[in-house]
Amino acid sequence: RFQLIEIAQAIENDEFELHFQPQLRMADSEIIGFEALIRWHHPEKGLIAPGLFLPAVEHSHLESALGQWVINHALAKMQQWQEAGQEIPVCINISAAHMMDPAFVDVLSDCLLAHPSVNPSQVTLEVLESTALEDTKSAANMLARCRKLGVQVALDDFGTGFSSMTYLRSLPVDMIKIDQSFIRNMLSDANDRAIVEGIIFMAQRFRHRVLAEGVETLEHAMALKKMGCDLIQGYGIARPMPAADVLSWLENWQ
Ligand code: G
Ligand code: G
Ligand code: MN
Ligand code: NA
Repeated sequence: RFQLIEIAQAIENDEFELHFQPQLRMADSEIIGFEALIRWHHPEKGLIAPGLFLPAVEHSHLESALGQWVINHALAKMQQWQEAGQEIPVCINISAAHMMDPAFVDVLSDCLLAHPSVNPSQVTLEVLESTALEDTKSAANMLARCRKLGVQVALDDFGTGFSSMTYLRSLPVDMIKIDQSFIRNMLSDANDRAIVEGIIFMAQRFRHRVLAEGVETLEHAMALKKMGCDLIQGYGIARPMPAADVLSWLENWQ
């Protein structure tokens, strides 16, 4: 378990990096974007997954600072790719507490202004269902202000929270990401399959885009396509990769 002081130093020393995992639209085999996923390049311990350090940051004074580091770096990468002639949409994970920080929208707006070649419509904020959104009126208001800046919003890990239906009903979002825990066994588990079908049906009725996470096999992809979910992400397409690999990976894909 890491101490906050170590994480503060790591931000200072620029030890974090973003990896990027592609998202596929099956209908035309187009890569529609990448999800940015944070890693810590620890000088002694090597590459550390977010599950090992994000819990320490949660509810601390560093939550917004690290979240802001992620937004800055994701937009900086998008700007580099744009200048190399590639417009690549990026999904950025935002913790609910960070998003509900009163300064969030202004800081996001400044960050977009600081990266003028990035089209805000190519930026998606992924928010987790979480207790920080329980005041759905404030959360809806916050998301609406973000969307006014031109960015899109996705509900991440949909179905795993306690209030999925309330969020679906109350929050202005563009996309729903079906949590990988429902995808994993959906071919053998009729209950999981029913949940996946139900989420897809609801997303369509709400006119939200719907993306399945954790797609590892062709069988999963084909079943999802049949159910009406055309957007997928998972090891079956590619694992998250360093930013430096993204352009060459895309070239090989096309
Ligand atoms: O990349 P990996 O599968 O190890 O990610 C594990 C978890 O960490 C996921 O639930 C993901 O949403 C979360 N995560 C990854 N990167 C970020 C980030 O930049 N910000 C936040 N808030 N969460 C992240
Ligand atoms: O909570 P979130 O959806 O942001 O988490 C994404 C996490 O899931 C990342 O840590 C990523 O590495 C992981 N992941 C992405 N695709 C797959 C997959 O196909 N299988 C498994 N087991 N994990 C995946
Ligand atoms: Mn995510
Ligand atoms: Na997710």
